[in-house]
Amino acid sequence: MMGRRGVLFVFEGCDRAGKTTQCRMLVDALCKRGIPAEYMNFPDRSTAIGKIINDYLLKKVELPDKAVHLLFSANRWELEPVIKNKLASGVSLIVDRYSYSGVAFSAAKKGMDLKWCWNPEIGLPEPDAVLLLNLTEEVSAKRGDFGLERYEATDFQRKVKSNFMDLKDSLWKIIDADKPVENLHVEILDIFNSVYESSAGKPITVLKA
Ligand code: FDM
Repeated sequence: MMGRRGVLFVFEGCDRAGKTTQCRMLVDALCKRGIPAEYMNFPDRSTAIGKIINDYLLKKVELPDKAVHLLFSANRWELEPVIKNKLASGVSLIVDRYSYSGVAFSAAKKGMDLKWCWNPEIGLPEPDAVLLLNLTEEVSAKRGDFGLERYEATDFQRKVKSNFMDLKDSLWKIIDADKPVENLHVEILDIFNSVYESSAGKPITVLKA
């Protein structure tokens, strides 16, 4: 008998919300329990497209907003076959940013709207769950200064946060990321377990218009 598919479990949020830490903790916890799971992150800076994105984020190159938006999306599309194969082979993917970051960040720029930004995402594998790690500005400030990459500025992050709120649907889970790391981990593990149970036997769907 074929085993069950993996789940596509996506973390979203503004910078410094603790997504990467929580993703890594979740992957470790699942692997220890015998649930095959792997970490994935977008942008994946290791691919050919990812290298251009990396140069853009480090401000080594300038690109028109629409062009760079499509590159971020293409970065997901170049990994779409990998995502589908891993899920089909039973590996759950714990993903650090996905299409929603793509839209929330690009649409925070002048002249870019949510609908235009969403279009190239249509047809990508749809997550079984999206967790939005929501951090207050006070706690964010305590976590230190922003780095020097593009987008790392308070005003811009405010717009991004408001875009995330516009994108969220009833399936999203908004998580209070001000909590201590360990408490957050326990809460997230619980959510994963229920998503894992409820997704058994369900096909992988795709993002729609
Ligand atoms: N980002 C990330 C985008 O602008 N579009 C995207 O599609 C994705 C996935 O890239 F500022 C932004 C979000 C962030 C920057 O992300 C780099 P990491 O997670 O800090 O590497």
